Amino acid sequence: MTPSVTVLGQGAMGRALASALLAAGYPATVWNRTPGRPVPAGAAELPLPEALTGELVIVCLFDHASIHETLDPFAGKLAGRAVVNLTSTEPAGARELAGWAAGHGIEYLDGGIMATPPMIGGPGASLLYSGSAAVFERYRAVLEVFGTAEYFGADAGCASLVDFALLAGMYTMFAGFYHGAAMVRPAGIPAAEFGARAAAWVSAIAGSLPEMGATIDSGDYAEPHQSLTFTKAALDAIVGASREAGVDLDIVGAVRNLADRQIAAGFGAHSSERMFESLTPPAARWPPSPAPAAR
Ligand code: FVH
Repeated sequence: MTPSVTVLGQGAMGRALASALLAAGYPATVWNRTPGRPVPAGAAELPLPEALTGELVIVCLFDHASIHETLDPFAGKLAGRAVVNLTSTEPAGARELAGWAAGHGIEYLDGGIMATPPMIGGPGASLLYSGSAAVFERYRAVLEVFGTAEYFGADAGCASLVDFALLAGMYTMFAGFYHGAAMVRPAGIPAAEFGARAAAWVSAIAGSLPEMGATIDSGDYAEPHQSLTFTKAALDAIVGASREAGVDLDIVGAVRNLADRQIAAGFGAHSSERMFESLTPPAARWPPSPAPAAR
């Protein structure tokens, strides 16, 4: 039977989720804190608690606090239902919400959305989930309406962890682009033109990330494709060129620090992937102990 779905939050993302559900033939009830926001055609907009009619309740609000503010008064009404939280929440926040839900007899699945609102329902959208396996399996077809759906295990914080790890890579990549665009501006090269060039370059080199990851996982940096000493010379030159162009060194200086720390520890001849070791404490060595259960 087609499950009825409630979407709490009609911001840009909540609206995109509700629209995708309706387009796929799922009846959707929606709620928004501030009435009068546009909602998708065909959605039934109700106040709380009347909106909590769906057997599946999808939450897409601003932050962790807004979830409690919205759901706490109606925890009793949610008992026996499944809640999928797609609000961006830190891993500890997702685990706290899972505990809160368990305490009220609510099934809880947490999700991270790797997409912007216009991407929802399209081929590029990817959503990461963790928490209740039963909810993920029961409502998998509904969740796949939004984009590809991947389950990361029973720890409700895991989807959020992977989400934020990917976003850390995205934002530092953006910062690298801003740095490069600032370097070439005095030479009269517009940021848009540099962006096209940078996109091609980043795409060309991104394929090496899994192999770099394998070196990190092995913990064996002794046979380098590119040594830290070599990388350090390149970073020194990049710092020099940045200074010459009058560009702040916050971004590339931080990267050079990662290399400097490993070289100071005597690892100059080791592979450049060893910079990873500057970021993680010895307690976080791989593989974690005890080894994680197979998914
Ligand atoms: N938009 C995006 O690209 C990203 C993609 C990745 C995931 N995020 C997360 O999705 C959550 C919602 O994002 P959004 O884009 O819908 O955000 P807004 O358009 O700003 O809408 C926010 C909604 O939250 C409601 N709200 C705010 N505070 C409260 C509160 N205290 N109690 C109840 N509802 C609250 C707000 O309602 P209103 O201001 O209209 O009354 C909107 O419905 C977010 O976690 C992203 O990180 C999106």
